[in-house]
Amino acid sequence: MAGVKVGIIMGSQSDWPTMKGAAEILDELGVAYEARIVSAHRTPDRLWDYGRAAVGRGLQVIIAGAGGAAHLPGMMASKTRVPVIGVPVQTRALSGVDSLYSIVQMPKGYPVATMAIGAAGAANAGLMAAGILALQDAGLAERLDAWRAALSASIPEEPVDE
Ligand code: RP5
Repeated sequence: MAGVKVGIIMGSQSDWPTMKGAAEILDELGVAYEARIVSAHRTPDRLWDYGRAAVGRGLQVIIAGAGGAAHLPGMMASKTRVPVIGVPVQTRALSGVDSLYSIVQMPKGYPVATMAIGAAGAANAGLMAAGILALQDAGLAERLDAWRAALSASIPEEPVDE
């Protein structure tokens, strides 16, 4: 996929319902992306190949989501200098706190920009990726500003009984 600047990767098909939230934001903002299953544990060679090729392929941001022993974002950050945004996927056993801790505590030198657990984190990863690309893309900057203004305008000033 020539020209794609955002890679959304995830450890499992089971992560897609969460990670789709990042894809939907990018769709709304008109940002092209690719989505791939790349597991740190089950497909380590795929992880390595993806990371090795990322710069050469023109990727500018990688959004990486994983749950449990969520090593994918950190391992990807160790393999490429393309900025990695990590999304801790919510898990049944430990509610995603396991994923969060696995992603957020990177050693000095290999950062992962870690989002919130679950759906909010995935959506914010899409927005963060768009914000990074918008630094060099005036059209996208305009669309992102409009998106943010629309969200702000949708918030009522007073609560109502539901
Ligand atoms: C992780 O294990 C994946 O990121 C996923 O969140 C979790 C469970 O994977 P499945 O057993 O559902 O494939 O590697």
